[in-house]
Amino acid sequence: MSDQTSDWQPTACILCECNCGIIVQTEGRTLAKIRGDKDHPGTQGYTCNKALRLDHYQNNRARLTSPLRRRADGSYEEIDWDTAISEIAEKFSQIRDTYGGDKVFYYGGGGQGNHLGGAYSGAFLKAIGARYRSNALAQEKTGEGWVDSLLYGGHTRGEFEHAEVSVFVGKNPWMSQSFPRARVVLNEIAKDPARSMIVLDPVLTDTAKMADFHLRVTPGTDAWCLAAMAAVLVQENLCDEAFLAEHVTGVDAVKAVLRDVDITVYAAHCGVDEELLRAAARRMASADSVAVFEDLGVQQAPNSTLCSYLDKMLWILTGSFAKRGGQHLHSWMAPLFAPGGVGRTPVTGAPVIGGLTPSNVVPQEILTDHPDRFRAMIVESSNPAHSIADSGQVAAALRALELVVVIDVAMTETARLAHYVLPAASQFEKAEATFFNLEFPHNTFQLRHPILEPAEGTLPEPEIWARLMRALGYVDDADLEPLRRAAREGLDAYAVAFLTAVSTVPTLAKALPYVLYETLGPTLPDGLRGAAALWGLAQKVAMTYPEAMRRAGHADGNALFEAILTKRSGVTFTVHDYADDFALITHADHRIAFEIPELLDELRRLPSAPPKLTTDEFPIVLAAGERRAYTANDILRDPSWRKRDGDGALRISVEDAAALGLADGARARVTTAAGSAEATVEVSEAMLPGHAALPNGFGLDYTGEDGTVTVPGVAPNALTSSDWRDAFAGTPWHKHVPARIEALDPVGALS
Ligand SMILES: Nc1nc2c(c(=O)[nH]1)N[C@H]1C(S)=C(S)[C@@H](COP(=O)(O)OP(=O)(O)OC[C@H]3O[C@@H](n4cnc5c(=O)[nH]c(N)nc54)[C@H](O)[C@@H]3O)O[C@H]1N2
Ligand SMILES: Nc1nc2c(c(=O)[nH]1)N[C@H]1C(S)=C(S)[C@@H](COP(=O)(O)OP(=O)(O)OC[C@H]3O[C@@H](n4cnc5c(=O)[nH]c(N)nc54)[C@H](O)[C@@H]3O)O[C@H]1N2
Ligand code: SF4
Ligand SMILES: [Mo]
Repeated sequence: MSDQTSDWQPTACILCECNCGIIVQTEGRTLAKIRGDKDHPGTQGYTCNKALRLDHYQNNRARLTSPLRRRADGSYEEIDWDTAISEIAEKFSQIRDTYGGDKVFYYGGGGQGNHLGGAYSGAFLKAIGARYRSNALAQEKTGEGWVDSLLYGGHTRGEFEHAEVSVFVGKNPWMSQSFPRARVVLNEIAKDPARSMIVLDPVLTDTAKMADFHLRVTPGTDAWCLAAMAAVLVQENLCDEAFLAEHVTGVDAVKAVLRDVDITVYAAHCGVDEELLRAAARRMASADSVAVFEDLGVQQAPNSTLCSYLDKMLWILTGSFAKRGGQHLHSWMAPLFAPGGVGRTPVTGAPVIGGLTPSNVVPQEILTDHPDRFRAMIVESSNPAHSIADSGQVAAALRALELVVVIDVAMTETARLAHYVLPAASQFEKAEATFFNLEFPHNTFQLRHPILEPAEGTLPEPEIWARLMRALGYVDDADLEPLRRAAREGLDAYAVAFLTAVSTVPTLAKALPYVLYETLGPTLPDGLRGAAALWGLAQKVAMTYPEAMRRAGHADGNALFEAILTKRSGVTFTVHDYADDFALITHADHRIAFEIPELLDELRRLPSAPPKLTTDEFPIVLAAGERRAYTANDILRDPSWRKRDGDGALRISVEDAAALGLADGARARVTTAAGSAEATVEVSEAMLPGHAALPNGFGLDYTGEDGTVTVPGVAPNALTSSDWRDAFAGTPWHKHVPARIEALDPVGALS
């Protein structure tokens, strides 16, 4: 490419799940100028501070430029793509033949901005016979996913833009975003006297500062706080009885348990003033609409699955469903969770929810002599050696495998443990998209076109998967010919040929994304071959939500697919009526099934739960992995992307600082049952005594121009343990790690 500045080109920010639409001017291979894209139907020009830093992702010294193979001495040699593909296909076939394909484990498949590659992995995994998989959702959202599946069979999202009362439970959207135009919406709520914000958070976060009701819970006690709030609704007769009678089953069983809750005792247990707690519950009951967002503050803390159930009680009891500003089931381009019941993992028998093995048990499924242990692993677009609890154990597990293949854009902690590393084209160098399409009533999807050529030596994931499939020889190429011909005639002819082919040739039915890539792919516009799988998803949208799709202006699946291809800033793919929420409940009676006996039992047991999980040895609750202005998971490895907090400070309370003899900038040692690390201290009024926080996304190594390796901050999972997890979903308690903090540098502490 030339050095010339390009025109503004639409794409998206890839640093969090919001995927704000942006427009970019490139200069050579640099993302030179970045702005919010006003034409993006969901985000409408909004971005946060991080989007402007995206060139640090596109251009940095950690990027991979050649397939790598590990030598016996642990170093890597560059190999060509043909060698890499044929050796990898051959070795996975050997694993399958020796132990069975179900011993091949797949981790990842997409990060915050890139799900298209993972969409193609399924064909190869099926061809090999792999059965088990996981990704980061299994260390945050599977507990909630299980509760959702029992209550109504789908994922819900609050309509914060219009909610009279917004409730954030262990969620700091000012920093972590997660819904469209978060800061704009938060500012609107804060300004409007008719609307209210309720925040449950032990930390005085930027979001909590804007709240009308900040319920500053003692860390790890949300279950008591939420149960007491739900109990207020029941005991003060504030429920929407008409809604409950018409749309909810099992109400009496839930109410019976909530009637027994001693609100005074529960309020005291969670450290929240009883009158404030009651006032917050009453405010919800008086509102036309309530929207609730729970996130890591409860999902990665004790009683997490119970908390998911309890916070959903708040909007169910107040009938805030299927109305403007309430909570909604929504359409999907592709669901993030596989449907079906709870399975079990082969070695530890851990719950497999939504098709995902809990991240925390992955090492235990490997480090054993159990005959059903995993023997090989493919990691795509994820960094489990850094992001899963107990990094040391994860590394040991990866070393114990016979074959590890990592597909990434960068040389990561995980890649360094792989037998083969495959370099992917970056998210600005290929067709890309995410399935974080979670909005209602208007749901949007953006197919991002490449704005740069793939870096030399790299390939987009759809092509990598296709090459692996060709090497396996699983699909007979002759079976693809009729589809190739039909594709050249147009989408209508293709649809007919596709249905015939997949219903008559079983191998094609098992390899759908590959089939689409090989047959429809070549007819798509330049650079968009990777979008072929979206044709199948567009047909599925047309079948699942026909009216909502037509309301969005698409006559049929083919029309939707055409719109996806051509509207570079994104398309609205469904427009729902509020009443559609009821139809989206998957239970036969289309009512919410409120009673979850296991969790009601758990709720009854709360009074006998241990008062705290800290000990004399580890007296402080450490939140290992807080989202801050300059964190973005492991997506940006070059530390110079940060304008401040370059060390990823350990935040501690004023009281603890005084007791420990620590001042701002001092160095301290943090020790937990799993490990120990040094950190720079920030004394913060925002923290409660006994509570400390380290940011996520730190502790990544980076080799500078002069060859020196820096590792800023603390890798949070050097301090976490895999057994420290939820009893139902196996999700980790990263926000609640008992720790000890000691001054390292008493002199610095006094200065
Ligand atoms: N800037 C930035 N934004 C991001 C990301 C990022 O890396 N950086 N990552 C994205 C990802 S992957 C995710 S999953 C989301 C996560 O988004 P959030 O869940 O909002 O992020 P966290 O800061 O991890 O945790 C949220 C809050 O939980 C609070 N908390 C800690 N312990 C407790 C507790 O016991 N009870 C309660 N009620 N709260 C508690 C913390 O004080 C914190 O304010 O953010 C996304 N957005
Ligand atoms: N202690 C602790 N641990 C945590 C958390 C916490 O709060 N505390 N948070 C958890 C949560 S919520 C999450 S979401 C996870 C995130 O953890 P992971 O699932 O491991 O994801 P990321 O850290 O986002 O890493 C994404 C990887 O994708 C690579 N990548 C970027 N673009 C591409 C591409 O186009 N193709 C390919 N193939 N690769 C690409 C990046 O280089 C990076 O290595 O961490 C979890 N771990
Ligand atoms: S980090 Fe998230 S909220 Fe910020 S610009 Fe990127 S996608 Fe949008
Ligand atoms: Mo996440």
